[in-house]
Amino acid sequence: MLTKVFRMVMLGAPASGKGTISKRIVEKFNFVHISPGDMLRLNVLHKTELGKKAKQFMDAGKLVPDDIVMKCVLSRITEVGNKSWMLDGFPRTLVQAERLNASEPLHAVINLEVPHDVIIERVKGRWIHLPSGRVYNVGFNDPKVPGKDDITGEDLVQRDDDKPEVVAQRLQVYEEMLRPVLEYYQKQELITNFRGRTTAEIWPQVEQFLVEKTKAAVAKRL
Ligand code: G5P
Ligand code: MG
Repeated sequence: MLTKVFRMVMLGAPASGKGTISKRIVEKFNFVHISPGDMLRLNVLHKTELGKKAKQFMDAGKLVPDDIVMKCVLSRITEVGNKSWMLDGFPRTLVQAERLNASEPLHAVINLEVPHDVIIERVKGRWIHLPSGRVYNVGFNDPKVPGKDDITGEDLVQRDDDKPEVVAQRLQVYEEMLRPVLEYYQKQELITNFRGRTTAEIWPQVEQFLVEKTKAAVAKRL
C-alpha cells in the first residue's frame, strides 16, 4: 500500500502502447491516469473552445501549443490532489518538461521503445471509445461485440489522426520534439527505457520496475 504520492510520466511514440500499459498500471498500482491526448479528444468531441483550438493541430499530426496543454494538465493535477498519478504522453516538449519539473518533481520517467513497423500495423486496427478513452485492437484486445464499447455498448470509432499520412507526421514530430525531453530526463537520471514488440514483453518489465520504485518511495529513499 502506497503511503506517499508517487508522480511519474510515460513517454513513447504514437501507438507504442502508452494507453494500454497505463490501464494496467492503474489496475495494479491504483495511480490516477492523466492522458492529455484523451482530454483533448474529449474537448474536440464536445466542441469546447479548447477543443476547437486543438483540433486543427491534432488532425494535422502536430503538437497542440504548450500553453493550452500545460493549462489542462496542471489543473487536472490540482484536481487529483493527494493521490499518486501518472501522465501519459506528457511532456512532449522541453518547455513542458521544464514547467512540469518546476511544480511537480517526478519519481520516474518510463520510455517505451517499440519499432516503427509494429506501430504502423497497430494503428490500422485501433478502435476507441471516445468518451472514456478505452482502446481496442483487432486481434489483440477485441471488443466483446464488434464495433461496440464493452462497458457502455456505445459505438467505437477510429481516431482522425490514425490516417496513415497523419501517423507518419506524428512519428516525425515525435522524433524531433522528444529528443531534448529524453536528454533532459537522462541528465536528471530519471529515465528508464523499456523495449519490445508487444505489450506482453514490455508490461512485466514495467511492473517489476514500478514495484521496486514505489517501495523505495514509501521507504523515503526517493
Ligand atoms: P496522444 O493521444 O498522446 P500518441 O500519438 O502519443 O497520442 P497514442 O496514439 O495514443 O499515442 P499509445 O497510447 O502509445 O498511442 O498506444 P495505445 O493506444 O495503448 O496502443 C496502440 C494500439 O495498439 C491500440 O489499439 C492497442 O490496443 C494496441 N496494442 C497495444 N499493445 C499491443 C500488442 O502487444 N499487440 C497488438 N497487436 N496490439 C497492441 O496524442 C494525440 C495528439 O494529441 C496532441 C497532439 O496533437 C498529439 O498528436 N497532444 C499533445 N500536444 C502537445 N503536447 C502534449 N503533451 C500532447 N499530448 C497530446
Ligand atoms: Mg494513447
